[in-house]
Amino acid sequence: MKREERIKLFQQVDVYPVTCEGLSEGRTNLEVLEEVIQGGCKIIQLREKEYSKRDLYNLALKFREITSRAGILLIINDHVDVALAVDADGVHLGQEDLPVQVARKLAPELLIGASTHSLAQALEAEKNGADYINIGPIFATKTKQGVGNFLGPKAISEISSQIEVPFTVMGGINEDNIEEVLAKGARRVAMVSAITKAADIAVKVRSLKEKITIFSIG
Ligand code: TZP
Ligand code: MG
Repeated sequence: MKREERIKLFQQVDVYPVTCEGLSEGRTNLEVLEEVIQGGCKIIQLREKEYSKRDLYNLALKFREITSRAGILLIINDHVDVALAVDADGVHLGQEDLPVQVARKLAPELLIGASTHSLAQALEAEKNGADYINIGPIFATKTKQGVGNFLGPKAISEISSQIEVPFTVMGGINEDNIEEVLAKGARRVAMVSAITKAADIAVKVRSLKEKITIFSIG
């Protein structure tokens, strides 16, 4: 798929699940993937920090097969090479990964997402060619090691008003506080534990999607 088409599909994203097998209550990442597809997600990010590159590649291949069949976007966290190797739709880069403009040279057709934690980082990522940025962490979260400071929902409107590219929000968001981020203009909400820890993941995704839809209609 060409980047243009991927950008178009990204417009349809609402709930944006990010994997973490360790937080999936004994379920595998593949089981979580099947559930989020059942729930109607248009995207998934494969994020496993501790996997060897070979293990990540092998799992990413399976993710690609299933996501292609389901017609949803596959984003790989951190690794441009793995994203290219499995023909994923995109790569998500943090502040300690390859710079966006370098990834763009390597992967002209991939969607490139960038994690940002301030207005300055958001502007920089956009200038360097990110297709979307993530703003976070919005709330305190135990999922990501070493993030002490969280931005608070107010940062969503402050940062998103200064950028043109689509944005996602992340960090400590769940069904109880999602309205707070929606109220600040977020429409694409990335979550790990609110989804991976849910008793019934497909049901949880549907109910999160409904909250976003209801809020968008007003
Ligand atoms: N980046 C910013 S917060 C975060 C990442 C990867 C973790 C979000 O996980 P959760 O469980 O949705 O709080
Ligand atoms: Mg990273």
